Amino acid sequence: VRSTSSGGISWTEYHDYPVILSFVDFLVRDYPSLVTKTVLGQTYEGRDIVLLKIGKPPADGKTKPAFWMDANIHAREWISSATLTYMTNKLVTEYATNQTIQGLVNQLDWYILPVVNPDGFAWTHNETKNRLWRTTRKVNPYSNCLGADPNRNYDHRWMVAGADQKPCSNTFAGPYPYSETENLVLTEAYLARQSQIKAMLSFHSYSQYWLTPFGDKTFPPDIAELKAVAHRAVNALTSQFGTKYKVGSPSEILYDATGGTHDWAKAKGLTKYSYTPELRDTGKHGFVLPPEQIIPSGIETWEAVKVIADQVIAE
Ligand code: ING
Ligand code: ZN
Repeated sequence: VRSTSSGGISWTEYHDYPVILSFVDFLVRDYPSLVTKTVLGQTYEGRDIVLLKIGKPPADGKTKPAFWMDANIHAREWISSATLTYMTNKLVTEYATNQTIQGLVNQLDWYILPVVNPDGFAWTHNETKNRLWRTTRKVNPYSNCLGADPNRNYDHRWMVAGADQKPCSNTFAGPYPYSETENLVLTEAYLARQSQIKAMLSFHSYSQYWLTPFGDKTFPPDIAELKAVAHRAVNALTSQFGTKYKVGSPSEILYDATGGTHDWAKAKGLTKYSYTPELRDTGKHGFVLPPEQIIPSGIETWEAVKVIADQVIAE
């Protein structure tokens, strides 16, 4: 079982976008009956935005429920895609040998979008540039500042809270909803599969929060259920290494902010279990989390994901 290295990638260091794409191609090539890749579209700078599907066709021919996970909508939050590729590798490479994984892949389809914002991500990997870049890289007319915050760019309560209209702001919501092609292609891919998707996690860092909807002091009607499952998920996470997570809405434990992925997915009635996990740490290293923490983050986060997957399967 390859847990530290697979297809030219490893989880003892961070990798740039071309390496993540070659890892994806390795999975598709070596596990063709398990993994399929769809290029959803191209970023502003022309990079492929890639969605993986991991699943086996159901024996009875019925549509399976699905679990969506995405990462790195914010460029500098490297632990998000590192954790997600770790879990992706586990689902694929341990399928043949691990009964739990086999059950999860037989009963669910897994949709995985490892890097939502490849242009911004590439910018943070260019040593001479900006490791702490957050947004996309699109040119804004009448401004020297590039990009918009893709986690403020969805059309649910766009620009209502925690978002800015100034292009130089880190929380610039864009000139209008879906001004960013990254948001547009994610939404199209999600909507095409939405009847299947029962859980979605949009991974960010950092703070160790398991964020529930919504970002504007309002709550969905089933918030008690969402919080109960989130508490079970973080308890499983904590049981590995003692890493503590807080559960609550952005307004309750962080700040108000609208236009983000998990709010959109929940508010449009698309997906019941919609969360934004804010991964390690709580600020000691912040966005520049040492690579020694990738594998522990992958191991513990997987425990939380399993709790939510089991819940979806049970419903
Ligand atoms: N935090 C999230 C952000 O976009 C968030 C928090 C998520 C707020 C979802 C509202 C909705 O600001 C980071 N670290 O990006
Ligand atoms: Zn973020």
